Amino acid sequence: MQKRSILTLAGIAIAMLGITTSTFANYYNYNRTTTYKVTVQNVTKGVIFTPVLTATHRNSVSFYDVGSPASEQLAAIAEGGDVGPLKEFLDGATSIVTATAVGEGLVFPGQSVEFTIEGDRWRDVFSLSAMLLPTNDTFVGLRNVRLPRYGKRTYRAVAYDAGSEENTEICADIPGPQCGGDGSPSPAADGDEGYIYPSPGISGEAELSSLEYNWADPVALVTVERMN
Ligand SMILES: [Ca+2]
Ligand SMILES: [Ca+2]
Repeated sequence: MQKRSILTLAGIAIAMLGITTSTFANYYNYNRTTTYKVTVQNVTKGVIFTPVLTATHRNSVSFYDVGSPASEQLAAIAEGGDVGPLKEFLDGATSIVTATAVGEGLVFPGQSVEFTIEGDRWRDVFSLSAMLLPTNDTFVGLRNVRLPRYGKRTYRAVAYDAGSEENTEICADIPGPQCGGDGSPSPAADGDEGYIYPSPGISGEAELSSLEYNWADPVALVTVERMN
């Protein structure tokens, strides 16, 4: 009953503005899928990002929840930079995910990567994830942020520990150009923290230089710009 009266009021307001109902319908149906330009800048001193996975999706799902265990798919990104499993999962969830897009190549300190992604501006939020190199299981994350209705928005993204691998800081456990070690998913072990938490950074107690590789948040600036 209440819904109906709100609709009636809306109808009166439209009539008063001289807008026809077909214009009203067009306003909501016109160009539901919009293209966004995404720019991800690495603002660390010495860390490299693996290729960045992004998605536009409903707010009812998320890449990760701080304080909860990482999914296998997110752990594959955090431990090895492998976006394949999470991308495949998202691409299959067509009722809640509009699109995924991956930035090409590694993103070096100070550098940016740019790409486009489609999104439904009436229902979607935006998320992002990539591994930080050299770390055991640290990722940069943005979770369910708003797509800009107009123009662009810039977000500061911080680093999280996925909690799926102990922070040995030993190169044999860490893939990428600095270490060249193993990036395959680690079996569950006692040293795993077990849940996602804000990354403590590089301690420098093992093989990684804290001076060279440690960071302070934010680690990335992420700009999302509406193109049409
Ligand atoms: Ca860890
Ligand atoms: Ca590892």
